[in-house]
Amino acid sequence: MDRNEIMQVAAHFRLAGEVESYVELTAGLINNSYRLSCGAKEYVLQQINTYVFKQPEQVMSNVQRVTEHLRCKLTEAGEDPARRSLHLIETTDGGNMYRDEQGRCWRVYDFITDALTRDRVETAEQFRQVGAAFGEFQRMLFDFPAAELYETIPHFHDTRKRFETFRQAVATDRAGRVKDLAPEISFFLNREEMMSSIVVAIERGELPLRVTHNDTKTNNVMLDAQTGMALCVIDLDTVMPGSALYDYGDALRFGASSAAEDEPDLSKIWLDMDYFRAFTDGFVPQVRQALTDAELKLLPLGLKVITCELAMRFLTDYIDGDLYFKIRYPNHNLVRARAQMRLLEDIEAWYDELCAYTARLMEK
Ligand code: GN1
Ligand code: MG
Repeated sequence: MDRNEIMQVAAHFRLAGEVESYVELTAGLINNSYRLSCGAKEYVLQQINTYVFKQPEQVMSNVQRVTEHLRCKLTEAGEDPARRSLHLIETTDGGNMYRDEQGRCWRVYDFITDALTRDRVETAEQFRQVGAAFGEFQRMLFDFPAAELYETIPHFHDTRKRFETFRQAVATDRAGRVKDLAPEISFFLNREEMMSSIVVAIERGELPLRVTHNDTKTNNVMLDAQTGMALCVIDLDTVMPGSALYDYGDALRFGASSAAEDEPDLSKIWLDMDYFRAFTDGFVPQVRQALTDAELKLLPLGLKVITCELAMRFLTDYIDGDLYFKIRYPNHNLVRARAQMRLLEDIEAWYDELCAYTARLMEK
């Protein structure tokens, strides 16, 4: 994107003035994001990835509904929603998204000021804040009419279906990479039953569907730059009906790992138990009234399943020739897959302790 294009796109939104400068924000793996400055006012301009989100209008409908609901809840609770929830800026014709001549889809949010996001938290206390933010997010959406949300990526955490996709990718071997991946492939074949256990429990009615975030990475929570307190949950593209277990699990997968999601040195990767406890202590009190005992008991299963699911998604994309996730170097998706596989092995080793910890919370 060059400056002219950014200016042209920005002109289609009701901004406070001329765009004076912009910088690209590079943290996400899916959308392209830019921070715009219009005098004292700042915005985030995002190009929605329409390879990933086939129906961007549906994404935007969800985002609009959910942000309005959150803003109402915050206002009712006597809080100023300005820095506590995302806020969409209208297009000049009153819509929530602008589609340009090339079919690219754009939206604008208010930029949340004096806030920061962290790819990695610095302290257990910070991670407790992240846990409280995702727990609060789920609690505020507890009474949202889930049936009114579109499924923006159908079968997003249908791990059984993802397994089929994986099997297909291996059989097709689109990029000719399968021959070197025998250990990785059998790693997943050995875990097929575990991976489908949440889907099965939902089907049997043992776990309820809730409105969930579905991408609970640490960097999707904004923290107040001064106080370090959690402010706002961002990246609402995948808010859909889902299981609470996945939100809890995905947050720990990302934030309680000792290393980055794509750490190439496997000896640096393990599950940090202090971070596990801190996040759980922040998350559970927020949702304690809403969750069933079955959900609470199975929270650690969410961590196991989601880590395995993402490891398999990274490997699938590597096998397919890197069609989905943005990569920064040729075997980036394989490095990511191996890092998540290593993390999963450590989660499996700690599993009984994780379950004992959440079981103790049920007694409180
Ligand atoms: C993607 O765009 P980003 O980085 O927030 C992905 C998540 C993965 C994550 C792994 C829509 O999220 O499911 O967990 O990468 N989002 C989508 O970093 O596929
Ligand atoms: Mg995301």
